[in-house]
Amino acid sequence: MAIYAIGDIQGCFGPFQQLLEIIDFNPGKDTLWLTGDLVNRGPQSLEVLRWVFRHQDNVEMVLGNHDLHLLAVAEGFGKIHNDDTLMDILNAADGKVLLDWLRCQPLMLSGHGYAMVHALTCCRNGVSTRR
Ligand SMILES: [Mn+2]
Repeated sequence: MAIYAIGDIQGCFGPFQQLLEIIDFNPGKDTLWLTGDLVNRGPQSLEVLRWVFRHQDNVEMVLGNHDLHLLAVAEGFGKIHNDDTLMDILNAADGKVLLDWLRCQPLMLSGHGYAMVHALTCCRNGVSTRR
């Protein structure tokens, strides 16, 4: 019964699956927290998103800046960048279901004595706590 936190999978589905094998992740017993940035940069963002969606009862996540970028692009509020690897999600038949689910994910998780966010923004007066 372990708690694992994995960050910045960034579309690297193969290494993510290898890591789960190495830690012998047991979905029924272990807790898996994903610290955001599931997508972009890597080659298999769609597969990562589908896996997390399929395991949503046993996995919790917070949104990272790349996840938010994907949601913004999907809604027409952001522009796709040359080095983005998000088109497979945007073109997928199940893309809307995945994006609707992703949109409902939190920016912060707390539990088991921990709090988790993807990143904090520093400003002139220290860490920003503005929402
Ligand atoms: Mn990030």
